[in-house]
Amino acid sequence: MTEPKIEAYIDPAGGWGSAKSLAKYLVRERIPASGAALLNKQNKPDGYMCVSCAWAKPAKPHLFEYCENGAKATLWEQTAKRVGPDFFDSHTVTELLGWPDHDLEEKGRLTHPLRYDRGTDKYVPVEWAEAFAEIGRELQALRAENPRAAVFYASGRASLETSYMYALFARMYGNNNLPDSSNMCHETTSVALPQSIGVPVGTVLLDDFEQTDLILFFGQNVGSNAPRMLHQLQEARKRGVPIITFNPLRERGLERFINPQNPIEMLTNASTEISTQYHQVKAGGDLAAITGMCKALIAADREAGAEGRPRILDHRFLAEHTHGLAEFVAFCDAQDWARLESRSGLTREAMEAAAAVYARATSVIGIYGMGLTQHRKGVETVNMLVSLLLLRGNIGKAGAGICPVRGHSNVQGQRTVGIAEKPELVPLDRLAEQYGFEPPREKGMNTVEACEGVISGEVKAFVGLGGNFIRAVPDTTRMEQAWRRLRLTVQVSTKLNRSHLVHGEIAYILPCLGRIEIDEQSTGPQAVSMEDSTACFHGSRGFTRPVSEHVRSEPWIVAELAKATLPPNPKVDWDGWVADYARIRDAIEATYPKLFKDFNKRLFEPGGFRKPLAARERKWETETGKANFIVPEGLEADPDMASDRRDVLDLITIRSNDQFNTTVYGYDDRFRGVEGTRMVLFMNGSDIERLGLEDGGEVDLATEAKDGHRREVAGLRVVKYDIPAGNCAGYYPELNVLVPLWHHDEQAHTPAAKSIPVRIRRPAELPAHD
Ligand SMILES: Nc1nc2c(c(=O)[nH]1)N[C@H]1C(S)=C(S)[C@@H](COP(=O)(O)OP(=O)(O)OC[C@H]3O[C@@H](n4cnc5c(=O)[nH]c(N)nc54)[C@H](O)[C@@H]3O)O[C@H]1N2
Ligand SMILES: Nc1nc2c(c(=O)[nH]1)N[C@H]1C(S)=C(S)[C@@H](COP(=O)(O)OP(=O)(O)OC[C@H]3O[C@@H](n4cnc5c(=O)[nH]c(N)nc54)[C@H](O)[C@@H]3O)O[C@H]1N2
Ligand SMILES: [Mo]
Repeated sequence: MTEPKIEAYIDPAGGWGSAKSLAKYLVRERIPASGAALLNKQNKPDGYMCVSCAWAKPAKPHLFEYCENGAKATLWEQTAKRVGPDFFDSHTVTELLGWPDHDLEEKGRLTHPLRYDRGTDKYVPVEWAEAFAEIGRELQALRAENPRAAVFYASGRASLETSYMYALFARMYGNNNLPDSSNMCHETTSVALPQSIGVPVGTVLLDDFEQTDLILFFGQNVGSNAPRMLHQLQEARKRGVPIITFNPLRERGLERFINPQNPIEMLTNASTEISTQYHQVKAGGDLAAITGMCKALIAADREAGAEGRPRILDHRFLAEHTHGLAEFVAFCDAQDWARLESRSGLTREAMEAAAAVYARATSVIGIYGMGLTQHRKGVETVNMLVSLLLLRGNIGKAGAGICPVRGHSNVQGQRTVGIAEKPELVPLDRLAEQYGFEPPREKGMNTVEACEGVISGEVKAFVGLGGNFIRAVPDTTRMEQAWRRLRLTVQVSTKLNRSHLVHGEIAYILPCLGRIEIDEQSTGPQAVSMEDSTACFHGSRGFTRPVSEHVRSEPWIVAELAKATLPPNPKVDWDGWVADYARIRDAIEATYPKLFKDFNKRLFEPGGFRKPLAARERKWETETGKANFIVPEGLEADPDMASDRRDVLDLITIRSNDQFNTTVYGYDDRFRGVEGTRMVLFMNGSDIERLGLEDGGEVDLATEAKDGHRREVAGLRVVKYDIPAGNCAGYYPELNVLVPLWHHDEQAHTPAAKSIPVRIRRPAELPAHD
């Protein structure tokens, strides 16, 4: 690692910086030129779907329909490096526990199934059959005792086919313990949107971007985390569409962008300004900021009515389609501006300026990411954003709608085909009929509950379909301690990570194919499918040779786990499914006939085929049969924040431009001007001064919580940054140690990773470690 360097980044997002960053990875991962050509297949109708984010894939793709970070994800997966038996023979698990996340994954792809050997403290190669025999025996024994004792986690990458089989396996095992990464991510959306508009996912399609005349952009770092969306934003800006951004940090991708795939822009350095208004709301202040906008609109509408001018609110839509308007108006009227200002961190003028642009626009898209969902009041904030859209009828019309930007490439799809701890989201009766078993009806564990179950000892076995659970969840120290008491841990993975090293008494790593590799089964090479952020389904084919003859496909691994664990059931043809994935798709269609009509026929439809969504047609599948205005309990962003304590700051945990979740590609965050380190703390200049710190100095952080647990991170470098006073920010997963498990959204249980009460100390002030 080179000496860390911190220097403001002045170039736009995209551009030559992006091209340069990519070239570095081609060399480092030892990718031959043919591997780079592979990228031309990325996100194409006849190609493979990117393994990075879930952003929509257009029917008429650009020549290169990938971004810097999507390409990095491909190269990271398609690396020529391998971690095989030799590697594990020369490193004990205890030694590897001392390695940084980056180094573990950087060693390359896993090639052999492995079992932990207590005697040598090493992972040793094992035959597949032997692995399944022991795992099956263990799972059966637990099931006899308590079928709730096993948890089946999924990170959002596995295909619809794998996910459907995995969820069925868990239910036939006897529980709905199917937490997935969305429990840490957009669970807030899955709770809020059904309450407000009766659908669990966003309503916006790519076409809407071509017709919109205003984009509201909340808490999503598009330049790093969904860069392909910059194409839609740039095109909209070129049409003169304003983009109003709400984000505590000034994010480069939300300021200026050069399309690296446009030679003219590249040669002339012609960047597009992305945001026309940039509001640096305080962490968690969106609830107040959006309320302020609603208040301004309601007042302007009343005034227009009194003066006989055209109304601001869409009264016809409101009367025909919504419920709860009167209470909502009363709530907004009752909030005074001084409180809205102090809660949001914005001035009344700023909120009114945003409202004024909104009042003039006829088709508005509201986009959001983790900046809204990972808060104590996340659900209420998303409800509030939908209410703002409803005021002018911006749901269910062209060019308008709500657009949660989903994370993992198939996280939305996993929910669609049954990976859900909530039994009411799954057609259990149909499954019962299709497969002749009695599905469990009791609610399963979500991610936070699974963590609680591990701590309490109720959970005894953990199966992970991808992901890096122990690194992604809150309260790292407590969780790692409790984790070691598990009887069984099984991880289906492509690369080595911390969740393999902190393991149960019996532990297996089962290496699988990545989506980009050719998946050859007895009937020939197989395709899989996923659902993007705009609820369109796409097929995906592999193109490269498998990393090793010992790795297996995810559907095969899930089928073998199920066969080894469950009593035979003539109605579930695990082997037939694995032989031909089209048969899994037929089974999916049989369970969800409306969503997946003619699934196999439509698999490779350009642009994907759409999931029917009632709210798009202005049909409201809510309890009231209308779109609901939902009044929040209050404007307090976070009951855990002692807002009067000036020495307690509100910590936001974010991603760098050089990571995918817990996968750390490198130590640079180009857009934020950080090079060579991730141990930084972005702070406002006035807080640095007030607390007697220095820019570049070292500090330690401790969570402010009175539950008797000590949560500390040492050795962070202070970086003076454009961020509201009272807020600070640093990188996930390094700072997960600081997030208390109970610090989550009140309704959705999404960990509130965007507002953690912390105290900052210079190292000397910390009491000695015990
Ligand atoms: N390259 C890359 N792509 C990714 C990922 C990755 O790690 N790397 N992760 C994938 C996954 S799983 C997900 S969920 C998405 C995550 O993508 P994002 O939703 O962009 O997630 P974060 O990086 O956590 O950043 C959230 C943004 O919200 C802002 N923010 C923080 N607090 C607040 C707040 O209170 N209000 C507002 N308005 N803004 C706030 C932060 O400054 C930051 O810009 O990206 C996906 N795509
Ligand atoms: N503090 C804080 N915590 C957070 C967040 C935050 O913003 N702040 N964000 C949360 C969010 S939004 C999310 S989604 C979670 C992410 O949580 P996870 O989804 O659990 O974590 P990832 O880092 O995406 O998982 C990386 C691992 O997945 C495996 N993998 C990669 N590709 C494949 C594949 O094709 N198949 C299989 N089987 N395995 C594969 C590799 O072994 C790799 O090491 O973290 C959450 N935690
Ligand atoms: Mo996510």
